[in-house]
Amino acid sequence: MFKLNHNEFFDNNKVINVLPRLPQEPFPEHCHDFHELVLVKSGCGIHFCDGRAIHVSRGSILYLKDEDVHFFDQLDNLCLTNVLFMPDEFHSSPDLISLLTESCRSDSGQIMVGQNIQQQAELLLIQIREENERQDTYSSLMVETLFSQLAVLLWPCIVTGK
Ligand code: RM4
Ligand code: NI
Repeated sequence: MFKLNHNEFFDNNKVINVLPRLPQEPFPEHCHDFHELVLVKSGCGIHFCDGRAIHVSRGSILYLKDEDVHFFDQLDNLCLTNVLFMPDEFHSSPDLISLLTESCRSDSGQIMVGQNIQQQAELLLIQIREENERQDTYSSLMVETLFSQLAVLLWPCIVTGK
């Protein structure tokens, strides 16, 4: 088992990296020194996290924290959007991570969202990717704000269609 280091996965001064996995290729068991939000677009597979296996498919969302040890198995054209991020580098309040944790870390190891939420989330992720590539004065503020919007979108109390 190995630990992925942020130096290999984040460009200079970036705190978020949105990585499409179309599809996710087999990747060995690992943990990270960053966090990872995984949105399943299509296909299916088995996600192992800390020794526990769950079936994932379209609409599954998983939130992995740095020390979580995980990998995907039995990949069946599993297409994902991976959002890698370093919460300690965010300027926003630590409440954002509490919000995301309460929204996305359920006892079952995942949350399932409907198509409507999935589409809205993917739109936000496209915006985050675009903004992340810019080097404007306000780019990092925009990226963090868009990421906060994603966390708000996934908050169960306001979500319909889950
Ligand atoms: C891999 C896989 C892992 C992720 C790394 C960055 O393809 O999706 O879960 O941590 O990328
Ligand atoms: Ni990972």
